[in-house]
Order: sequence, then structure tokens, then C-alpha cells
Amino acid sequence: MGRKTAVITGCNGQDGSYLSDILLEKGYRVVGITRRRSVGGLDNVQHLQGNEDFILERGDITDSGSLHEIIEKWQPDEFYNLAAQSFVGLSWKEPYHTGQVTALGVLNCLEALRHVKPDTKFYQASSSEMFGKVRETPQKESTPFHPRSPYGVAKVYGYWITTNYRESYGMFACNGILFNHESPRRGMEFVTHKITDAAACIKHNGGGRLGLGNLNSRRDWGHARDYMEAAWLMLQQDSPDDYVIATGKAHSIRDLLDAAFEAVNLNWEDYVYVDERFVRPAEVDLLLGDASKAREKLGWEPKYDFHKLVQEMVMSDLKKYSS
Ligand code: NDP
Ligand code: GDR
Repeated sequence: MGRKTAVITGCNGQDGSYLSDILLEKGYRVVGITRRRSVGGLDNVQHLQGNEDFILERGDITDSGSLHEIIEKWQPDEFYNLAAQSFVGLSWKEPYHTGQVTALGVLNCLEALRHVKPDTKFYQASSSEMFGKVRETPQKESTPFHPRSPYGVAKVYGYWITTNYRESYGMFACNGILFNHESPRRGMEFVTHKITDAAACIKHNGGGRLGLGNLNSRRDWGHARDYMEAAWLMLQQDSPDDYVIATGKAHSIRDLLDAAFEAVNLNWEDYVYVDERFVRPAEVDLLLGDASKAREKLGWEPKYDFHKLVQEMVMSDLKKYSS
């Protein structure tokens, strides 16, 4: 068999950039889809520019014609749909846009594949946010959904339409139900990077303030690179299925503050205040995943734990300020 071609939507996002790295290391040709932007660059895939196996195509998952054309042109073996309006907080301010991209965008990908190349293996970036107001702890593949944000609701649609195309058309379509995963490539508005960046900035400047929302919520945080290895593994199995990917350990925002500020020898309580603007209309209090199925069937194990993850992010932010 010749080398494989993979299409990745959202390739300049945190996950898309790690998945591009992983697939290129495995010898794939990677076709990354990005939207037009007025200003600013493709920071997360900057290091791949010039690699002849990494091809950028303009496209938008709300524009089905662009997807048809790219699939027709590249005839992918695998298609990873990572594109989304992925920020939960914004989804209350832009619920319609979130639905168009995060829910109906998935349908556009599936329809384009069904018409043009239905044997392509499909990965949908589903989310632990679907569990929302959790019915059991830890959450596993069989746990019922109760989303708590327009984002979570949109992801539930994406999950079910992926399942439906598997059941209706026999497509090789998988849902990765991924719990929070972070890295130095994480967007700055997510709480992990907001905190590690602030710790580094306050250390560098000798002072500053950090406004946050709810300090009591708990999340199961892992590293994006580990989680993208799991996404790849899902598409290498004999049959399509859905998998929870998580570390099995939950920490609060306070724990995150402890770890990040400890890494720069500061006490976060001297700098942090609660800013109501970051408190959400409905909160997900606790997410904790049980990834037993992925461990058993995929042989997947995370390499990073919470402290190693926070340490890597703080060190990367410190480097940025001192350079
Ligand atoms: P990011 O927000 O970093 O990346 C999302 C990417 O999608 C960005 O590159 C963005 O492009 C692109 N995008 C947004 N709208 C469109 C559109 N209409 N057409 C084409 N591309 C678009 O998210 P992550 O990398 O963190 O997450 C990847 C996926 O996994 C997302 O679907 C997210 O919802 C999901 N997920 C993430 C988890 C996490 O903890 N990180 C956990 C569970 C699920 P641009 O750069 O132009 O904005
Ligand atoms: P989340 O990530 O909503 O879990 O979604 P985020 O980092 O935004 O929030 C985590 C928790 O921190 C609390 N919080 C704050 N959050 C932000 N962003 N900013 C703050 O100032 C702040 N203060 C407290 C939040 O209320 C929340 O409880 C992420 C995204 O990557 C989704 O795309 C993905 O599906 C889920 O993880 C799993």
C-alpha cells in the first residue's frame, strides 16, 4: 500500500497542529484546511511551512463546496474534523454561529465524503462538554449527555450525526470524546493558558493582576499531543467506534493556579481576583473521564500528567517573555 493522505480541518488550531506533526512523522501526506484571515499568521503550523508533504488548502466547513473540491482533489484515506467554534464562553454570545460551525459543519464534512469518497475514514472531535451536568462520575462512553452551553449542544449534534452516518451508510466514522487537553499551542482565552501566561508575565514584569471566573470548577486536563495520538489510533482499528480519552484525574482551577504560580515561586492569591465577566450563565462543575475502553482496545496511555503539562506551559510562556 502506498503512503496515506489525511485531510485535517482546523489544522492551525492546537490539535490540528499536533496531529499534523504526528501524521507527517508517520509518513503521511497532510492536507490542512484553513480559513482566510485578514491579518495574522498560521502560528501553530509555522514550523511546517516548506515541508512538501504538508499542503494548505483554503476552505471553510460551513461552505460545503470548498470541502467537495478538496476531497475530490486529494482523495484522502483519512479525514479529521477538528474545526469548530471551540470556545465554550463565546458560544452564549454567538450561539447561531456556533451551531453553524460546530454542529452543521460536521454534517457538511460527512455529506461531502459520502458523495465524493465514502470509504474515507472519518474522525469527529467530540467533547466531554456533552456530559455537562454529569449523570455519573467518572464519565464513560455510555454516560448520557446533558450539555450546558450552546457549544455543548452543538457537539451533541456532531456526535449523533457522525454515529448516524456510520449506521445509515456504513461509513467508517468515529467519535473521539476528548476531555480537556492543553499545551503551549493552546489558545490564550482558555483557562490553562490564560493562567500559565499570566504567571509568566507577572514574574517577568514583577507584578500584575489576573481576573478569572469560577475558581471551583474541576477538569480532567491532559496534553494535546497525547490526545491526538489517540485520534490517529481510532482510525487504525478494524471497525469504527467511539472512545473517551481522558487522564482519569480531575483538578480545580485553584489547583491549576497553585501549580502555575508555584512554578514561578509566586503566591497566586496576591494577584488573582474574580471578574464576573468570566462567570458563565451555566457551568459544568466537574468533568472526569474513564478511558478504560481506549486503554484496552487502542492500547492508549497518556505520557503527560497534570504537573508535567502545567510545567511545560509555564516554561514555554516564560521563554516567550524573556526572549
Ligand atoms: P482550536 O480552537 O485551537 O482550533 C479550532 C480550529 O478550527 C481553528 O484552527 C479554527 O480556525 C478552525 N475553524 C473554526 N471555524 C472554522 C470554519 N468555519 N471552517 C474551517 N475551520 C474553522 O481548538 P482545539 O484544537 O483545541 O480543538 C480541536 C477540536 O476538538 C475542536 O472541534 C474542539 O471543539 C474539539 N475539542 C477540543 C478539546 C480541547 O480540550 N482542546 C476537548 C474536546 C473537543 P482559525 O485558526 O482560523 O480560528
Ligand atoms: P472548557 O475550557 O470550557 O472546559 O472547554 P476553558 O478553559 O474555557 O474553561 C475551563 C473552566 O475554567 C473556568 N474558568 C475560566 N475559563 C476561562 N476560559 N476563562 C476564565 O477566566 C475562567 N475562569 C474560570 C470555566 O468556567 C470552566 O469551568 C474546553 C474547550 O477546549 C472545548 O472546546 C472542549 O470541548 C472542552 O474543553 C472539553
